[in-house]
Amino acid sequence: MLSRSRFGAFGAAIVAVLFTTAARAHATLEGEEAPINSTYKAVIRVGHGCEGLPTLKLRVRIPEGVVAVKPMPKPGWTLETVKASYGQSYDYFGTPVTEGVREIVWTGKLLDEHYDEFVFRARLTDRLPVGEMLYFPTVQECEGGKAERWIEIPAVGKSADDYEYPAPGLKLLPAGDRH
Ligand SMILES: [Cu+2]
Repeated sequence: MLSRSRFGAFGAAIVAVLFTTAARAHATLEGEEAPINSTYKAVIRVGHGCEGLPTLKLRVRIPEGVVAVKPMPKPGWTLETVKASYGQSYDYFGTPVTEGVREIVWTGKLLDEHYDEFVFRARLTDRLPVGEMLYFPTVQECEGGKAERWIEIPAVGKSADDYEYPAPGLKLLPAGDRH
């Protein structure tokens, strides 16, 4: 039989774990690594609003070397994309591409007590540097003009854990590495 005191200790341990996770929730990518020269399904997880206020907009910046971006529409949310030139031409299955989606904007409403995911698919070109991190700076705009800006890109030797507002990122693996 589980004694009351043991159950109490167990409950405290769960609360501690949940607090740690919440503090590190931020805006993060579900898939934390992917091979270059592959199609990547990005799932940006939004764990909380801005100091308790609801999120009204999520803006995601597409880094150089990521092409053929296709955001997934969300019921109840308006979807917009900002297109611009790439820094160079990329090969997309034999076709050179020089411009495309550089920013995705979802507009809607997500309460602080709720969780949601924002999805897009993109080609990670073979020009991306294997072994390095690839970041998608993301801005969460909330009610009352508040914002959470997940745009910090860790310096060499540092990780997202070293920053208060790290950009969502993934590690680039060698081409063909399903891992
Ligand atoms: Cu957080």
